[in-house]
Amino acid sequence: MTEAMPVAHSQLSLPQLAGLSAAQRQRLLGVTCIGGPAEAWHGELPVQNVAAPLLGRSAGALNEIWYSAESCRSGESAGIRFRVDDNVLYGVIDVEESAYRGGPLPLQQAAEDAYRRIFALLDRESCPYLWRAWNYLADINVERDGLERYRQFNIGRHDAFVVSGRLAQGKVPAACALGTPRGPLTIAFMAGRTPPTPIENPRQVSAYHYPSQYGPRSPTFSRAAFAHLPGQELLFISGTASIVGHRTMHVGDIAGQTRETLANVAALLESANGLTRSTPYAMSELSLRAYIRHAEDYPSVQAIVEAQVGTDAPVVYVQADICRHDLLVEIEAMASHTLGNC
Ligand code: 3EB
Repeated sequence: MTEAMPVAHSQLSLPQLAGLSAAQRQRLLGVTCIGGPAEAWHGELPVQNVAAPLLGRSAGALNEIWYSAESCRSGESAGIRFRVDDNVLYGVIDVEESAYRGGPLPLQQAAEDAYRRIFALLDRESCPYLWRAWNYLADINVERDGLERYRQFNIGRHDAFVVSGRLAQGKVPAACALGTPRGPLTIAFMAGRTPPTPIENPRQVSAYHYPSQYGPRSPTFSRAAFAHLPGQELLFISGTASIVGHRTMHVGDIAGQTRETLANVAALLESANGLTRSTPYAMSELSLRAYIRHAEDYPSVQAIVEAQVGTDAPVVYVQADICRHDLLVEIEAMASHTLGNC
C-alpha cells in the first residue's frame, strides 16, 4: 500500500485485509473482488463482485482495494453503497434485471435507473463529477428482444446521461463495460468535486460519436481521463480495444488485436502527456487489467503485454466477454502522479 499517495489502489490477500489496522480501515474506499465472491470481512464497504474468472493465477479470488488519504464516511442510498471523504466518492450499485421484467427491455431500464440513482447520489453528496465507471453485466453479446444486450445497456445509460444534462455538458467518464457469465448488472464508480479532464484517442472516433451501426445509442465514455485531487493526478485509461476509427481491426487474430490495443494505449498516453499537470506518463508505470474473451488466448496476450510494459508491471488478466462480438481482448489502465503545488 502506498502511503504517500492520497488515493491509491492495491491488491490484498484475505489475510492481509484481515490484518489492516483500524486507521487503515478508515481510509478504505471500497473493494473489487474478481474471480470469486467477496468474503464476509467487508462490513459496510462498497464491494463490487466481478463474476469472471481470473487467468494465470493458481489462487482463487483477487481483492483490489481503493484507499483514500483521509478517513471516509460510509453511506447507503437507493441501493448504492458508498464511501466518501472531502475529495472523492467511491460507490457500487448492483441491479437485478428481474425487477424490471414487466417493461420492454429490462436491461435498458435497469441501466437507466442505476445511472439515474448514481447521478442523484453524486449531486446530493456534492461530488458531481463522475470520473470513472466500471460496468459488468451478464450475457453482454446475447441478443434479447431483437437487440444485443450491450446495445440495450447503452440506450439506458445514454438516456440517464441525457436526462441529467450530463451528455449536453460533455461530462462523460472514463469507463469499461464487460460481460460476465452471470450476476446482476453491477457498476462501481469513482467521483469527485473537481471536473475530470477527458482524453480522446486521435486513432479512434470518440465512442460517443460512434455511427448507429453499433447500436441505436452511442456508448457514453471518454477514452481516458485525468482526475485531480489535492497534490495528486490520477490517470484512468478506459477499456481499450483493437479499434481504429470506429472499426474492429484484426478479426480472429489475437496477437494482432493485442498489438493494436497496446498501440491505442500508447496513443492515449501521448494525448495524456499533452495535458498532464505533472511529468510525462510512461507505459512501464501503468497498472493494467486485461480482459480476454477466450481463456486459451491468455499466453499470447501475456507475452505481448509483457514485451511492451515489462514483466514487473502489475497486470490482472480476467476472462470476460468484450462488448463487440469480434473483439477478443480489451485492456484498461491506471496511473498516478503526485503534484507539486496545488
Ligand atoms: C470500444 O472502444 C470498446 O461501453 O463503457 C470500451 C470502454 C468499450 C468502455 C463502455 C466500451 C465501454 O468501444 C468497448
